[in-house]
Amino acid sequence: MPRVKIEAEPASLIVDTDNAALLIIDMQRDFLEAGGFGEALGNDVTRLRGAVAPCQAMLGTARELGMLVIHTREGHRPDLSDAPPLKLHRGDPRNRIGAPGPMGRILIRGEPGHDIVPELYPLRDEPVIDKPGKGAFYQTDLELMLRNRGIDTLFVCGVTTEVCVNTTVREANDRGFRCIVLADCCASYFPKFHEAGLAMIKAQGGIFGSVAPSPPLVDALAVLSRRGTKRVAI
Ligand code: C5J
Repeated sequence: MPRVKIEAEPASLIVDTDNAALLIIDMQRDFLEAGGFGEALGNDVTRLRGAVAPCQAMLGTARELGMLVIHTREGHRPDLSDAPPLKLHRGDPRNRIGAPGPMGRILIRGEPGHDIVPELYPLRDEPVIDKPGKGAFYQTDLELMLRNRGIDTLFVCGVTTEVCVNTTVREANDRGFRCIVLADCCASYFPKFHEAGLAMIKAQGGIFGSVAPSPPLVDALAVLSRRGTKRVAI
């Protein structure tokens, strides 16, 4: 059984990597690049770029090991029928969801801005979950996919720490999935919210999950991979 020990907070953990998946949340051009949803809301999108290289390293080693990798994207149907009016009417009308922007209509499925950044682009066999909400379990088939593959542990990366990462981790925790949030693979437009988002997850004995840095995990997974303990696809 391929296992790794992770020095996480609030406590170290042993993970059987055959039962683990990498979940990369919303690393979309709309959040990370100029002209998208993140910028439309008045944010400095460059604050998110620091998470790209650590995510790339984690993604590379997960792929080497044959670990299940799932990507998510937040966004809506072109006719906006899946977007709650409350969400649609938020912010400056010129920059709302569905408004035209330099990367196409903001946060709309199929538009260039809605897609994942090139550095982390999914492979053909990696599921991509299109979600209308902040949480990746809300109105999606993510839970079904995880249960069908016997996954009980999620390594969580993505943006933003306090919004879609936190919401998803809370949803996962309520469904009985263990989450290990990789701190340097997540980011926020607000550094304080990033720190608070991680602190809330690991507080009170890990009330929503655990938090760990990615480099030691990447190294440990690379060792497993060199030993040839690749996951057998099901
Ligand atoms: C936000 C997200 N921040 N992916 N979405 O609206 O966190």
